[in-house]
Amino acid sequence: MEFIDLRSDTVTKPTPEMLEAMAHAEVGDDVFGDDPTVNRLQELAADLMGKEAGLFVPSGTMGNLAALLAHCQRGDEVILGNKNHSFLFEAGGLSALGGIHSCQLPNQPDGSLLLADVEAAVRPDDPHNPITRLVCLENTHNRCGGTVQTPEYTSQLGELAHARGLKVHLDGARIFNAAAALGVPARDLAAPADSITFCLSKALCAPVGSVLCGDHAFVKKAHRARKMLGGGMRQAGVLAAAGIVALETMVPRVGEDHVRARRLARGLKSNPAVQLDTELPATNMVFFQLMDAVTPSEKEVVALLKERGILVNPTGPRRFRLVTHYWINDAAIDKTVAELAAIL
Ligand code: TLP
Repeated sequence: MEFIDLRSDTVTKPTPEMLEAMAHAEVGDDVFGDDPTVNRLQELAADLMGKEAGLFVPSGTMGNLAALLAHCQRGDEVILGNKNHSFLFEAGGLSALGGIHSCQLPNQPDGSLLLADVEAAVRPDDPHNPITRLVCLENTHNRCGGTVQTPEYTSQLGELAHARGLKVHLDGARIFNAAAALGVPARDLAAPADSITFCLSKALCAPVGSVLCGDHAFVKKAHRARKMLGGGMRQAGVLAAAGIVALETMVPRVGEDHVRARRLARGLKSNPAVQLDTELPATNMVFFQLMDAVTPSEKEVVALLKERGILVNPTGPRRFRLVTHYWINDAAIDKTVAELAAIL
């Protein structure tokens, strides 16, 4: 059975054009900096983000962790949201592997951090305190609903952080979704940040990889961190080749996924069994809750939909996130709406 897979945009498979590029990629040993295809991807990525340099990493998780290791010493503190991906879903790598202390501030419903909260969280220089070193942002914000942070907000946060001597790292796993939703170039969203990780393997459909971008000195440190984490990938040009095609062909189309997410939300709105978080999803994620009167549990809903050829993931008790992407068309959306109406 050909499944309609709405579990995440991480499930996207490479396009035929990517596979073709992978088959013919020119490669070398990337730990020596010798892989021409990786080098091309890194230059392209850095240019798109408006940064001096880029570093190809195997995953968004490694990109974020390498950034944290490059910015912070053991015992330093990072300020981030309590729904930030690095805090919730990266296996605690920042503390387990980096020895980095975290100060978690409440994410606002739109995914932002209140500037006043950030200001108040910066520690005075006192031997009792860890040294506050970094603020982490996320755009789009996954757990807050795929919400977007504007260039204005990001600039204000950047100014505040820099005025207090802090660096800013942006988890831009889905930065091109944010850029498409706001109608601005991704580099405008990245400009206030000292470093940004973005993913090739989510909305952009490449099979593997993310790029971490920043200035030359930062990327040099991140390169060592990547090696330490086991992310030096040798003839990685076969993967980078797909990433280049992803940047060239997928970036201009991600807005189509947002149109489909809205189509899905419109369809679900008329289903009395579900309560949408928002009727107008900001990007490619639709979050909803099963109403109290609904009898199947979230696990049963997963099983019932799977029997009907649809894959979904619960994100909490009676709670779901459905994610649209390149391999989801209008018919798949309409079938999902109809099957949910049938089983609930
Ligand atoms: N997110 C995955 C899961 O881990 C939840 C998903 O299905 O959305 N930053 C953000 C904002 C992410 O959403 C993710 C993946 C990552 C980083 C990590 O990327 P990978 O999976 O490449 O390590």
